[in-house]
Amino acid sequence: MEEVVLNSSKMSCGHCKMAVENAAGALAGVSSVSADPESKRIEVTYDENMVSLDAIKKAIAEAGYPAE
Ligand SMILES: [Cu+2]
Repeated sequence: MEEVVLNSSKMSCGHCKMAVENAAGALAGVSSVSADPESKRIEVTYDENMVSLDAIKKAIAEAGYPAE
């Protein structure tokens, strides 16, 4: 398992939190996502054999929250 912290300054409320968590959480191989609109942090735990970090970033970006 890999653990990564992304930052997305676009998150501002609970809706953003849910959108990010649902987008990343829908990917096979992502075991947990915790988004915090206040700190702008997105903590993701994933299986690097099943899903790439790029795919996770892409899913989050497609939900409207580009993340670094
Ligand atoms: Cu929001």
